Formats: sequence, structure tokens, C-alpha cells
Amino acid sequence: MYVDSLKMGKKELKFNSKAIHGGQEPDAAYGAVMPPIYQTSTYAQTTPGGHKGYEYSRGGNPTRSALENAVASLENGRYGLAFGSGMAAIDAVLKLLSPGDELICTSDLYGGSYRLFKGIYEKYGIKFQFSDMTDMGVLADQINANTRMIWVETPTNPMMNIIDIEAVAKITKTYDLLLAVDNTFATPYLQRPLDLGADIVMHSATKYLAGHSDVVVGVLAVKDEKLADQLYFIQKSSGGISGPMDSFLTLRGIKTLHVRMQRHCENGAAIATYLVGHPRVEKVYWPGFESHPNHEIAKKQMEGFGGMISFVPKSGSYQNAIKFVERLKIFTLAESLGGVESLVGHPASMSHGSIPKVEREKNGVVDALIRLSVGIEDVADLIDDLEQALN
Ligand code: P1T
Repeated sequence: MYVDSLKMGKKELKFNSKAIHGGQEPDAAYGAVMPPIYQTSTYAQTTPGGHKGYEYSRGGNPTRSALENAVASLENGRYGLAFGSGMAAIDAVLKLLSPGDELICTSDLYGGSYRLFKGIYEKYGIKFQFSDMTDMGVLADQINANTRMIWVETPTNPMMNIIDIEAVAKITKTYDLLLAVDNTFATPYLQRPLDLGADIVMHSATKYLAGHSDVVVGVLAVKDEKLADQLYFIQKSSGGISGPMDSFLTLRGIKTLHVRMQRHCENGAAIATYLVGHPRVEKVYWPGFESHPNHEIAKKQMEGFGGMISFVPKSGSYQNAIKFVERLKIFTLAESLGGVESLVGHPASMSHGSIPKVEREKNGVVDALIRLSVGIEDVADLIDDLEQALN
């Protein structure tokens, strides 16, 4: 659905206002300020094709449209699409490809994305190449006549590498490739890939966008009408849509995205600083440190460094990592991230368990690595919790 939500009247809204108003109109029926949960599969027609814009909820639902418009607005896109999970959104993007096509993706990426690429799409004749995307010359050399798309995750999950979206976009424009960016970790509050030249931005909205660990939803946003039509055709045909209740909850979450992200960033910075100074910590991965290898790119393309941190304790081992995550009391041991509550994960056995050990270790996802999703609790309590577990 086309969205002209960048403006209210003639004035362009700032991000914090767009989080609340972007793409939103009071509901047409009774002026409800929040879109009603249109819990319906279908819509009455006066004559075949005689409907009010919606025919069948796989093709479109007003609650889902409200979410899709909000996401398009926040990402400075023109079209949004909402799916039943982040993976369903990625799956829709991959369906743009045909057998024989090739995709180059960041070597460090969410384990589920790796599993979808290698475990499903490879058998349909699509080839995947991995790249650390630190050297644009090397990336350009990886492109061949079959390459169709570059898939970037930045910051990467879980190693927090930062990829220069603008530099990759220059390459994709030169070689006429599609550039898709998984913006889950950064959110549009910190980084807007479409403004930097990406064609498609994707989110696991399960995470920061919805923000309350109560839904599984995925979204896409694009600027180009033809690309939006192709993705809409895939969405409608394959049917991996977000339901009305989950769309409502995600939209409700988005309305506080800016306030939550501000606190995630503050708490993230405090905890990264605490960890890096701790005698029992070997290495901390967080792009806000000047010593982070991609700090300058992060400063250039992000408006903050977020609340995701990975670290390796000194003399860390698989067993010690498990002991540590079990000892935490406020950080909940759970898959996922980006909710108001702090979570801890052990990537090697959880989020990245589907990547072969040799592959994940090449990227730094060692058995001792621990990943924190820093929530918006009082940071002093979070630090106390880490302190008791580390000691
Ligand atoms: O879980 P789902 O909504 O399907 O989203 C998949 C996904 C896609 N991209 C990134 C960067 C992700 O982090 C995820 C989901 N990640 C986890 C569940 C996790 O614990 O890392």
C-alpha cells in the first residue's frame, strides 16, 4: 500500500513524531485513534469486485495495513509489508531470486537466516557466498554474472560487525544488484538503510519494533513501486502474513520505539563500559567503542550504538558460559532480543546453533561467547546482576 506519511500537511515530521503518527489515520468507521483489530478473514462484496479496498485477509487487512504504513514511514520507504515472522519476511525476499541466481551475504549473520539460505534455498538452485564486507574491492571481486542480490546484516548478529551500507549500495548500483539490509539490531531509530541506498529493508519486528516480547512478526519496507508489487505478489501468493492481533501489538510497540531505544542505548553504553573494565572479561563486542574496528562507520551511519553486546569472559569455555548464563537473575536466559526486559543468550547453542561449529568459529562465535540484549530496567540493577554472576 502506498504511503505518503513522511509529511503531515506540508511539514515533514521528525522521527519521534513519525513513530506515533507515521502512516496513521484515524479509523474510517468511527474515528478510533488506534486501528481496531479487524479479526476477519474476509469482507462483504456488493457484487464481485465491489468491496471497500479489502477482499480477503491474506491479500490485505486494515490492521496489517496500519502496521505496514507505519513501518514504511519510519524507514523513509513508500511501501511496507508485514509477515508472520522475520524469517517469513526474509523468505519473501529470497523468492525474488530464480534458480541459478547467486546471493552474497555477510559471513556473520543470524543462525536462522543461515539455515534458510543453506538448508532450504540452496536446494532450489540458489548459491550463497559469504563475505565479511570490510573491503569493498574484495566484495566487488566476489560478484559474477549470476549475482543478483547482496544481503547485509548490520550490526551483525552476534558479533556486532558494522557494514558500510552506503559503500555496498555503490557496488550494487554499479552492478545492477538488489541490496537488502536486515535492520533488526539497529532499528530505524538508529539507522535508515533506504536513505543510504538499500533497496529493501527487513526487520524481525519480533525484536525492538514490537519491543515487548509478545509477538513474532517480520516486516519489509521499500521505495520502488515495481519491487513493492513483486513482494506483494509473493506475500499474497505464499501467504506468510502477520495476523491482525500481532499487527496491532507491533504497531502499539512502535509508538514507543524512540523512547525505548534511547534507554536501550544508554543502558547498553553503561554495560559495555562496565564489562570492558572488568578483570574477568576478555573481550567485549560493541560498536560504540573507539577501538571497535568499524566504529567510524557506525558513527557515520548510526545515530547511536544500541543495546546489543556480545562478550567473552576470561578463561571462557562452553561450561563456564553455561554456568554464567544460568546464574543471572534479572537477565533472563532466552532466545530473542530487543524487548524491554534484559535477555542473555549463548549463541553457540541457541541463536546460532544451526551454523556448523567451524563456520561459526571462523566468525568469532566461539563456545564461550555470551550475548546480552540490554533492556530498559535500572542499569544499576543490571550491573549488580552481571557482577554477581561474573564473580
Ligand atoms: O525470529 P524471527 O522474527 O523470525 O526473526 C528472525 C531474525 C532475523 N534477523 C535477525 C537479525 C534476527 O536476530 C532474527 C531472530 N533472532 C533471534 C531469535 C535471536 O535470538 O537472535
